[in-house]
Amino acid sequence: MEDIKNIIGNFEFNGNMTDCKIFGSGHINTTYIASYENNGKISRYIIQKINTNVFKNVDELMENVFAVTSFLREKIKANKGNPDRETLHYIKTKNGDKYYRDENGDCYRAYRFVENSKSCDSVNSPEIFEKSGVAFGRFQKYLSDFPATTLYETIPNFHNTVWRFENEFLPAVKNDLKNRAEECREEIKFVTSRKSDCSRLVNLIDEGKLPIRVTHNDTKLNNVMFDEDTDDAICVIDLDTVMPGLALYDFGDSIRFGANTCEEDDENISEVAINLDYFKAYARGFLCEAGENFNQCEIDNLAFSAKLMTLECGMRFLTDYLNGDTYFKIAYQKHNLVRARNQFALVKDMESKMDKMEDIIRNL
Ligand code: ADP
Ligand code: GN1
Ligand code: MG
Repeated sequence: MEDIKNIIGNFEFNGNMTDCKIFGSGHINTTYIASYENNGKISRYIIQKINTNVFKNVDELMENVFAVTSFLREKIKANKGNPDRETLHYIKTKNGDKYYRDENGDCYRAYRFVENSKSCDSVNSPEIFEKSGVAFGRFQKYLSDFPATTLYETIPNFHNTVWRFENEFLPAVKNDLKNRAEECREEIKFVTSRKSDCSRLVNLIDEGKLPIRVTHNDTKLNNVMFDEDTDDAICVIDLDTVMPGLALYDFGDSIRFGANTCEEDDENISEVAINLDYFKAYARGFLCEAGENFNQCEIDNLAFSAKLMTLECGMRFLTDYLNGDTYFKIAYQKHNLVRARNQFALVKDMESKMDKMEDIIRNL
C-alpha cells in the first residue's frame, strides 16, 4: 500500500489524501480508491495499475480511452446529459502524461470516482438489467459515428472466436503445460464438439453480412455504474477494450454475465440456467437504444450471440486453466476451471432454450 501512495503523488489530485484502499472485482487490472480532503470537501479517485500482460501497448490503450471519453462527453452534452457523471473523467499526471510509468515499468492511470454510484456483480431484478441494456445500447449508439480507423486494437482478435479456438485453445490442450488436460477431458470435448459455432459470426463478417461497429467488447454488468438512489445506469466504465467489433459481441456478453441465474464462478452448476425474463428485459433495453441501426442479420443472430459469447468465455477460462492461470485473476487454484464449467452449463441451457430466446427477439 505504501507503494501505491507514492505512485499517487504523481497525479494531479487536489488536497490531502485521507484514505487509499484496494477496490472492485474486475479480473484484469488492480483497482484502488483514494479519498482526498480539500477545505472540508472530500473527492474520491480511482487509480488502476494496468495489467500489461493483457494490454501490451499502454500508450495506444490510453490514446484510445482519452479519445473515446472526449468524444462521448460531446455526445452527452449534445443530448443534454451530464458529461461529468455519464462518462469517465481521466486525470493526467503532473507531467501532463495520460498515465504514469514507474521505474519498474509498471503503469498506472487515474480517474474520478463516479460519486453516489454503485456497481453490481449480479442482477436482482429485470428492471436493473434492462437499464444496463439501455446504457450499453446508448454507448454503442453514441459511438456509431466515432472514426473507427483512429482506434488502436488494444487486444488483437479479442472476440475472434475462430482465432481463440485455433490459436489459443488447441495449443493449450496440446502443450498441456500443467498436466491438467486429463482432468479437463469432458470440458475439452465440450468445446471441440462446438467448433462450428466458433466460425458462424466470423464467416458472416467475411461474407459482408455483419457490419463492423465501434463496440465496448466487455459488457459485464459490473462495467456499468448505477445511481445509488434511482438505480438508473449512469456511466459505462472499463473502456480498455473499446475497439471495432460487432454489436452482437456487446449484446451476447451482457447476457452471458447478467442473465445467468448464478454468478459466473458458482460451483453449483446444476443451478446454472438462463433467466429468460432477464434475457428479454436486457434485449428490450439494448435494442431500444442501439437497435434502430441493426440489419436483419444482426437481429437474427442476437440469441445465438449470447450462446457464442458464453462458449468463448468458457473456452478462455479453460485455456487459462490449462496454461497455468496466467491471464485472469484467480482467488483459488481451480477458479478458472470452475468458471469454465459454469459457462459451459450455461451454454447447454441456452441450447435447450434457443427457440424460446429466438421467439423473444422476434416478438420484441
Ligand atoms: P477491470 O478491467 O479489472 O475489470 P474496471 O475498470 O472494470 O477494471 O474496474 C474495476 C471495478 O472498480 C469496477 O467493476 C467498479 O466497481 C469499480 N470502478 C472502476 N471505475 C470506477 C469509477 N470511475 N467510479 C466508481 N467505481 C469504479
Ligand atoms: C474480464 O476486466 P473484466 O473483469 O471486466 C475480461 C472479459 C471477460 C471477463 C469474464 C480485457 O473482464 O473479456 O469476459 O473478464 N476482460 C479482458 O468475467 O480480457
Ligand atoms: Mg471491469
